[in-house]
Amino acid sequence: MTDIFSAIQRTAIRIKDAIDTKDIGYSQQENSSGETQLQLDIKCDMIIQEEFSGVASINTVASEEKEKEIVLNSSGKYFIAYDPLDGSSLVDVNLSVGSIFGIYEKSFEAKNMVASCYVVFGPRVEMVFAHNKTKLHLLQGENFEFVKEIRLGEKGKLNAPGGTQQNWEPYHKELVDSFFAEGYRLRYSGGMVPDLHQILLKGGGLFSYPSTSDRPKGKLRRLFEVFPFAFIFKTAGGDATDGERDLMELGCAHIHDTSPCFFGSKHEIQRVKEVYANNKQR
Ligand code: AFP
Repeated sequence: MTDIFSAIQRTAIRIKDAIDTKDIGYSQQENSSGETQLQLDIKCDMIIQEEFSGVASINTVASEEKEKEIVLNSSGKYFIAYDPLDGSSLVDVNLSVGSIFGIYEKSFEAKNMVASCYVVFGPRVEMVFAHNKTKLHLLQGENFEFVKEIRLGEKGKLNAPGGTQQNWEPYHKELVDSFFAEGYRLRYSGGMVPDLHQILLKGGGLFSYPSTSDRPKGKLRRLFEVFPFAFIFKTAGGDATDGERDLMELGCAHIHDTSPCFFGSKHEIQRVKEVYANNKQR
């Protein structure tokens, strides 16, 4: 795993340089979700594939920017699914963005995930790597230095509700409003990586991206966004659900499958499960 950790560090340094210097205009290509790719999405995807190609322990990679997985080394042990630059549509307004990596053994199934990592590109570059513990690292010069272990409190103070409100179920709106009524504060930038990073580092809260009338299966992708963050939150002492099941118990029939998702401290996730269970019975 150390070779993968080092390769991710190298990609982070190169992606940081690409964000700082490269063209952020649109390309002529679409990704598998039908979104027009930014030049920067393509560049970051290329950087990661290049770096991972040189790591013997990596068997297969799946990128959010590509239709199919790619076998790099059939004798390798690890399968890595990555989103090269999540939230890339925020680069033009200079908000934080991130890269996300889910690391599996044998196949891309949540039950086979062994580690997970994301890098936040903001005023500073930080990396969170979850294996047995969830650890924060800060880029200083050319090296990532360990800062601390991240542990979530039982209950937090932040509320990050995703999706278009007019398309929410009424009970989902009641749930979100109930947290605000208790004094939770709104924190939502539209970038999953910085939004979840904030909840992890400021002691907890809730990030939700529910099923909506326009997206019944949610927006966020299981392999590239949902499973990696579910693993990170659970390793940090929090929890993650789709409203009914533990996110880490979900399957994934196609690499671009999505799911409704909720990540947070234990208290908030318990509330989500109760509200969703009550409304399923109606
Ligand atoms: P982009 O990569 O298109 O900017 O989407 C970002 C994202 O996938 C995720 O990072 C956010 O949490 C989510 O979309 C925001 O979606 P809404 O704008 O619908 O709330």
